Amino acid sequence: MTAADSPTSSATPQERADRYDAAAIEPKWQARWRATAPFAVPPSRLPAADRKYYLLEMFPYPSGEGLHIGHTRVYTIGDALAKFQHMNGREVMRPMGFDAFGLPAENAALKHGTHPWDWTERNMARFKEQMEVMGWAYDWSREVATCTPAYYRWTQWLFLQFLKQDLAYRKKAWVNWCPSCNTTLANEQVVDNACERCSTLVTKRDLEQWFYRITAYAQELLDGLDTLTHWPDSVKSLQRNWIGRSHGLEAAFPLVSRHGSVAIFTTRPDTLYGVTYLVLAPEHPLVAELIADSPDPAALRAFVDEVSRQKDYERTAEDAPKRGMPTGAYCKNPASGEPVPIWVGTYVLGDYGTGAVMAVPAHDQRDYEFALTYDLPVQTVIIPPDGAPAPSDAAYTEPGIMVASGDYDGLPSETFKAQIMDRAEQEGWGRRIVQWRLRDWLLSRQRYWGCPIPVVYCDTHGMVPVPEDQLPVLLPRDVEFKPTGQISPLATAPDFLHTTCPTCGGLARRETDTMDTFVDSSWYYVRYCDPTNEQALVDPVHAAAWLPVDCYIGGIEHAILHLMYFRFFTKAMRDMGLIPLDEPARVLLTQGMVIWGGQKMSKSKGNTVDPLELVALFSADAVRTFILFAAPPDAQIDWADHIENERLVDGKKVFDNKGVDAAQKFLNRIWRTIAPHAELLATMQDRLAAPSPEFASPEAAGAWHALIREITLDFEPRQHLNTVISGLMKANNLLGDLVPGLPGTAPDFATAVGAFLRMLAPVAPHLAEDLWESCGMATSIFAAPWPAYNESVLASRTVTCVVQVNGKLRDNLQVAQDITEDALIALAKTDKVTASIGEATIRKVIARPPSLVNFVVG
Ligand code: ANZ
Repeated sequence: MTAADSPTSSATPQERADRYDAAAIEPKWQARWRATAPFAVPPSRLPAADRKYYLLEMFPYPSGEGLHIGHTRVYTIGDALAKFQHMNGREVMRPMGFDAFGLPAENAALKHGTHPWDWTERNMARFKEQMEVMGWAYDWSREVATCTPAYYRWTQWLFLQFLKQDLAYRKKAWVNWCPSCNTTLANEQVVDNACERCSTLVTKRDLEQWFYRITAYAQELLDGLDTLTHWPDSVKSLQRNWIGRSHGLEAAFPLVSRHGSVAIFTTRPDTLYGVTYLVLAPEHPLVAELIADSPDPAALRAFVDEVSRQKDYERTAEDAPKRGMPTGAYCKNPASGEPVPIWVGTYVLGDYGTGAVMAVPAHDQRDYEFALTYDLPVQTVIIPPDGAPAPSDAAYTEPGIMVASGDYDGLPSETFKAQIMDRAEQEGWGRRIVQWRLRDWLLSRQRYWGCPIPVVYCDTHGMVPVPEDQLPVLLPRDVEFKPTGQISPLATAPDFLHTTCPTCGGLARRETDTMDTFVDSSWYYVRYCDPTNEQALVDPVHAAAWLPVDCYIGGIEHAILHLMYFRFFTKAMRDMGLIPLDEPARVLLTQGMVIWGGQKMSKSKGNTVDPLELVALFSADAVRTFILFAAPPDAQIDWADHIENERLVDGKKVFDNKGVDAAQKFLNRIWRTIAPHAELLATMQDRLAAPSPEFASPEAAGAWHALIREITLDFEPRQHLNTVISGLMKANNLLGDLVPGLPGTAPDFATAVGAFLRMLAPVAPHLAEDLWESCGMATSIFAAPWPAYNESVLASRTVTCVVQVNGKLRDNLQVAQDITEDALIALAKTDKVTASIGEATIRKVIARPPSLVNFVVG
């Protein structure tokens, strides 16, 4: 789709002169900011402890498509907040860089016949240009790109520290494997169970892989969430569930006619007497043993193969069909002694708990559905406590009173739960355990465009870490990165592969897997504090001065993966003595998505909007103003709500962007209010830059200080940038009210313009700078202080109160802003009002202090 608005097409010359000429003015300021870098905080600078403000937005992946509207939103929010903090006297560090390793670079390079490095470099350059066009003030002196040796040297160095701390290890793991390309695949490359490249069905393979031991911090990652008082609850609850701490019982069910037992994990030992079958995950080691003796070995084997190809989330989705097959084998319920048939089922995961479930269809919904499908018995053991009937068509999952549970009948289920766990521990068939859902982080990728893992393998010494003084292990450029049948493309580069052992000097082989790109982004926030340091990842002095991040901004889609890794790395780096903090970011702002007609925007659906095209049609300031105004930062914006006149032109869908258009009109109105008076204003520069604006008119003082207060609080702590814009709209109307009195009201007008432009600057920086300059101000508006509001002016402020009788206006009053309801009603009975009421009785008084009183009479 293309936007059809053309603000210049129908404008007359006069209208053009009246309008803010963004096409000329915006590039002028961008060049100026580039030359003077008003927001740079050079890497050598240490901030004053009480003034530092580290604002970080999640850095982009430099895709081939350039900036999209989601970037536009997150970075505009960040820009406005950073500029606000800067004008409030903080030393704001707001760095930017690129999350530049990753699969799309390889795929795009294959498609276009370029090299991932060239493709990525080109995209990064383009991103930077586009970011400048948006007027975003980044401190490029601190730029990092994760694909540069200067950066990934430290990603590798950290890996070695993790290895030393036993936080990195290698073990066999099941990974996706494409039998046709003869290579492993990332989960993202598996589409509908098939290889995205050749559509061959993907299988699983057991391969040696590297892991980060995030589970070592499970408890701390969970507890730390309670300290994050300025993180959204939604993110914290997603993380809590992901970490997933459960208390329960691990119990052994002895096998019948075989040696050994099956261990299960249950959070509901109170349901033990209701177990009617047991389900093994297809990956459970016992399954392979049981297949041969099962009633139909071929069918069971085929079933197991098919299920193990499915993804966990597909298998366990609530609405996924619960399928299974009997193995023919039995075990024994350790509590009741009853025989229990053993099944294999799709809904049991191989890597959670013990990979086996005691099934209680009467009290677990998944088991219930499975039992219904396969006609397995349902045995109720808990009934509702108040004698209410249990549901007849679903599992009863609440606590209650025990029934059909041997000697325990009549006990409350919670009491029984404790008793049966005690008994299990005494009799030795079970123990209380804590189970975590969190798994260690598999970081090996059999891909080219990533950070090489800095270890070698020697026949004599096994795995040997690359010595720190030999870092970085460079990613070689000339590599056939197309999948060729080797596991990792780097294995096809002999110069890379063959090396010597750091221990014995003998022949050795390099690790040819690269790291998951999430590793790169787990620690970048630390590097920004000291980006050019060649001796250390970070100088502790710089780390202590800048960390933690004061405000971190990014999409809610990162709630789990990135934000969990980011917290994990923080704790691990703290324990290595690198940084002095427990949590990486004080405030987390998760911005809402920009969608279209309720759907995610995507190139393939053709429902994207190009921010640069919008800038060309309107202005960067208009796009910024619109995107901040359309919704509070954390809410969704549906672009479809802000367009009109959708139509076909030459077979192409086009439309008018009424939302951005309205923002542009607002900016034009500001221009027309102020620009004609620039000469007059230039004679009152002290007033324009006054730290706390002073007005001759008490009314103006009250109104302006109230607005400054609201806008300031909307920036911080509320971060309601949408109401900042409505505040600015009100302010512009107030400015307009002062114009007719000019030149008499000039001093108040100048004071108001000064406060207004400074509050506008974080939102529409080009326009604000230009008007500021045209009023004769010699330095950047960003060097001027944020206008301060005066509480005493506000306290003494009077407002107009409307007095009605039966809803009709009868009088106006000037009253104090903080007047009480009783006082207001007393004051409202003015002569005019009493005359209007006459002999009638007052039936009701509706008072809305301080602005309205309505007497209902009759
Ligand atoms: C019997 C039972 C009866 C269960 C009942 C629940 C309700 P959380 O809280 O998430 O830890 N479970 C155990 N291992 C599993 C696996 N590998 N795959 C799928 N499900 C598994 O959940 C623990 C419960 O999930 C366990 O308690 C077990 O079912 C199931 F009325 O055991 B329960």
